[in-house]
Amino acid sequence: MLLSVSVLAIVSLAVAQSIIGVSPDMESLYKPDSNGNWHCLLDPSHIIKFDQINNNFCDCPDGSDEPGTNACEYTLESPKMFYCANEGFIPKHIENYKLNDGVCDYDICCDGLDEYLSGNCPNVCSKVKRQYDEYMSSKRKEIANGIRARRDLERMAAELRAAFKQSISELVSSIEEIEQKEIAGILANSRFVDDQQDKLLFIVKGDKLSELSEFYIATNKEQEKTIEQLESLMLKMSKNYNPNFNDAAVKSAINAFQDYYSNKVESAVLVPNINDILVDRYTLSSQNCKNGVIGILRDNILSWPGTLHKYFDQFVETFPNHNSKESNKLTNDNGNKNEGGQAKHSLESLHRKLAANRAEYDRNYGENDVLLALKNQPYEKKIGEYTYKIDFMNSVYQDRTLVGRYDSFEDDSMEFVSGDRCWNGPQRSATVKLLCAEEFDLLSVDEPQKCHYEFILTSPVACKDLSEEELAKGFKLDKAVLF
Ligand code: MAN
Repeated sequence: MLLSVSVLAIVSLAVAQSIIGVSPDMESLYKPDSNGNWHCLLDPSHIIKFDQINNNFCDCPDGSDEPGTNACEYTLESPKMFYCANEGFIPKHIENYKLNDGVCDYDICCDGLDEYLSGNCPNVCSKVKRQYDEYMSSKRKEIANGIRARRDLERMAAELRAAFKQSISELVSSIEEIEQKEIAGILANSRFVDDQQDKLLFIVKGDKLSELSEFYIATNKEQEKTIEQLESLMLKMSKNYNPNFNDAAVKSAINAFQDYYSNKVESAVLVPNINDILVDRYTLSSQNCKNGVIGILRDNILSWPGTLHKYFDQFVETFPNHNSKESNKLTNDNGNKNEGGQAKHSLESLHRKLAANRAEYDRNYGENDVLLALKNQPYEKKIGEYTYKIDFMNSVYQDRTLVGRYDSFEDDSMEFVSGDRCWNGPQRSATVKLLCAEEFDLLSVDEPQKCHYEFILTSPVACKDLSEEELAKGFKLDKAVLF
């Protein structure tokens, strides 16, 4: 009762000025009509007397009649908020259930208006503003330094990226050079090539294979059509010819045709699709063949695809890396076998190196490759009984225990998975959350679930330009120094 009387007293004061709890942009909605009535905001069919506003009784279903009390229930679906002007600082809204509860909510209402009934909370806005300004200016400086440090990382990453690219192209050149030498060796030394030199029309790069195979498939189809026409002519002839004519030439041609025709199905099955041959040979043959050069004999291919198979076999045999006892002999008739072996070995290791480099090169190192600068630059710190080692984009260790291998990086958070298994538990894993700062510092390690770890690490990697609102989100009022 006492409460309603004092609320009414304040409300009548508010009517003269403005309605308590209502922000200036909503004030125009809180005016009586000519009959002294007022319409609830979300449901104007609900009409109340204007002096029922803020009478500490919830009349409107949407609660709009009680902007200055906690008479209407606060729910997540329908939050009731009270406006604090915080003159000289930033106006804010506070949840209505925090009104007049005896607690000065200075982090929201520095003007103390949330306790308007008791008046026990003096206005501290100038002090709050001082704290806030100090926080914002130090935060701005911190972010600017962090962004500068991040740019340094990005510059470093750009240099590493260029060096990476250069080393890949050097590897490619070395491989090409060795392969060219090998081809020259094959052409000069191989018996096969000596015998068939006039027939060697194409030396093609592996990646031209598909183009070439399409050409042969089309040619092959044309030939098949011609053969079909000839066969149908010969079939007719073998059925309709008159044996009484006793023409020896015709007889022998018909016999040869019948012989051919009755074996035809079998031989057709034996001739594989040209594309299959190429792909098969291409993948099964040596590393040298796979990545380098493949020779193809054209004239015989055109006459019968099966011949291609034969010559292809022979040709592949001439490659020094082919799995044949003969292969080294063929290509090294006048050479030193050991040298050939070494060349093969170094070529294979170059290929392996190239593949590994390319895989590393293609990884996602985040915006502007920033994480590339941290490659092979692990961060280490002892916290509690363990020393933690975070090797970005690689692994996390707790002493000698593998906590996880790098999996992903998104929203300033790195995931590490598939670490060492815990005793009677899962495989270890970790989330490394990055906070912006100029320096790397492991602030904390938690284990919120058994063997899943959460690291908080400051790092320039997480630094980016923030708006004033985003920056202000981190402000925590220190109430202890207000008085
Ligand atoms: C070790 C550490 C701990 C972990 C237990 C699980 O002691 O890796 O972090 O919780 O193993 O057995």
